[in-house]
Amino acid sequence: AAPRVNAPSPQPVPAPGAPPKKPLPPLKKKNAGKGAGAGAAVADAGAGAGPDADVVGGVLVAPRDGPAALLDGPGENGRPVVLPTNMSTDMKRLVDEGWLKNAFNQYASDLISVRRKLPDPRDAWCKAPGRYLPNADLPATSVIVCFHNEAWTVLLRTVHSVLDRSPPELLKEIVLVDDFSDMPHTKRQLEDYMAHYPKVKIVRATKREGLIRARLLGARHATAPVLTYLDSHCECTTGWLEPLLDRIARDPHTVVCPVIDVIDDNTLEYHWRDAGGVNVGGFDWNLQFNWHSVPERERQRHNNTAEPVWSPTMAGGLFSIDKAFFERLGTYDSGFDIWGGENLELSFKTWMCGGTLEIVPCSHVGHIFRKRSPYKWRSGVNVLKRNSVRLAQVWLDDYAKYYYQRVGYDLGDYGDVSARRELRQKLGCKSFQWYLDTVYPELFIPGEAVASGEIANEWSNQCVDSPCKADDMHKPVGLWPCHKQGGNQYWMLSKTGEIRRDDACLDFSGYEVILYPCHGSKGNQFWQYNPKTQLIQHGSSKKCLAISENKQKLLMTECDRRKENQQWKFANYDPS
Ligand code: LR7
Ligand code: MN
Repeated sequence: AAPRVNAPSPQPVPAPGAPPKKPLPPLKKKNAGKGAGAGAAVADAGAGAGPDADVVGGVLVAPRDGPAALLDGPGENGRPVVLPTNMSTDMKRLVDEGWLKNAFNQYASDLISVRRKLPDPRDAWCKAPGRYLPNADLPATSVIVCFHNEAWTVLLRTVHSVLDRSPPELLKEIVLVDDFSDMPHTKRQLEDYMAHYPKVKIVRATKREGLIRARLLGARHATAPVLTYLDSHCECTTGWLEPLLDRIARDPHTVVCPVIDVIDDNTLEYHWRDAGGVNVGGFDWNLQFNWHSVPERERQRHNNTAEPVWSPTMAGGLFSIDKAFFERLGTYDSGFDIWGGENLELSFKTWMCGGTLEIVPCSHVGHIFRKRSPYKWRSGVNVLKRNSVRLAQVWLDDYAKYYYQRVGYDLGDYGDVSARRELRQKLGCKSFQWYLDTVYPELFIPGEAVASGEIANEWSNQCVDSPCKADDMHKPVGLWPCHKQGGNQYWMLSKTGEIRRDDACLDFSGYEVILYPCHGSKGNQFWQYNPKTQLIQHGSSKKCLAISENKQKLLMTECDRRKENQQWKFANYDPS
């Protein structure tokens, strides 16, 4: 008989914030209590071994992937885990602790099998015979997973989903890079567990490196011709790997990303969209990554929405790249610390230095999206800004100024970038202008704005102010004392009369001035600025932008050039 696949539970060291002994009322557990004895509480829920688990040699082992009985377990088939509303105070404390440490619901994750099944989100097009080169003609990959203090069950589920859903001949190894975690389960416990899985290598950083240098460390230990990076809270679905490797086999200058499905941070439910709903990556002039629907010009290149699509940028965490091409591109700027910017660096240079960046709708990998970063960054440095300034210095040419405007021209100490500039020189890469014109023509270029900077009302010393985050859409635009540092007070008046930042536009439909995604068809987003009278008049309503008597609110009123509460100064006005 085939030997059981050993997936020992995390015992004897209970995972931090391990759930209590009593199973939760609404979550049925067939064999609750089977893994009896010391640490059984963790085994029951924490090991996520599933109802079919068994105790072998004192440790709990997960069942082989397959028995239909598993489909009854919590979270199986990507279903949500819903905790009861009437939790005991003890349980509530554990749930809260899990959220605090991870910024997702660790407690819920601990209830789910580390080898849960997932739906197959692939389009029928993806499964047509002969769609990909045969496995024998595909390159093998090393999967590199970097983590800093990742929750135990979430990390295991990432690893198991790769092991279970990758053809063995295509998976050379999994390199787990521990970026100097201090949670207990990342020590011996991890080694002991992974000793059962010969394909898994553990590499430890000897100091906190941040995810960028941790990835480089992982690459040095990788032996396959293709590198595949994943975040440490992912789940791969059936057939995720072949379509990625297929693209690289056909052209090693192609860098590929799977579709990133959403694993709910609260219930761990697996959400996916069909091929028609695939997004591509962009960025804004804060040098922040964002998503867009596939532009029309790109749609026209395809017969089927499941075909790989060109993407101006990648989100960063989940992609495959030919190792030699990655090295030729100079990997990442190792001066990037902790988190951020590296995804744009790799995106820009892939395109500018002879490669292609694609999103492959046939490949689906889930990722837990969080609302905040749970771990420590560095004190005293704005890490993300420092990374972004390095990025701008090396790759943005003249366009770097639009980013600098956003940070009030305060670049800070960004270290030495001369080696990175030489690299770009040596590779003979194309200009950023070429990239914008060719790869990302949709991006709004601030230089084409008629006016930019703060919109200030001197009478009140208030400025139009909003972070313009997704949360701010459809809500009233605020006011804040003018600070002259750009940021939330940086606006642009476009040639076509929009007052905008990135994709957010000032919009008035008769009641309040709100933020709304720019639609480009004037209407409620059409404004006219008269630098002489300093009035900002709205096109369709003919009303003027004003400030309330108490100086706290934006409002729209009958235009009157004598009223001080209607007079606005755009920091830089240049109609030429
Ligand atoms: O110091 C650190 N050391 C690490 O090893 C900080 C983080 N990490 C690890 C961490 O454990 C995780 O596995 O690095 C990975 C990414 O960190 P997250 O998950 O906290 O960040 P994120 O998901 O918001 O990160 C997105 O942007 C990052 C910085 O640019 C990286 O590129 C991430 O890989 C990227 N994640 C994705 O692309 C998944 C989809 C998110 C979106 C959009
Ligand atoms: Mn992540």
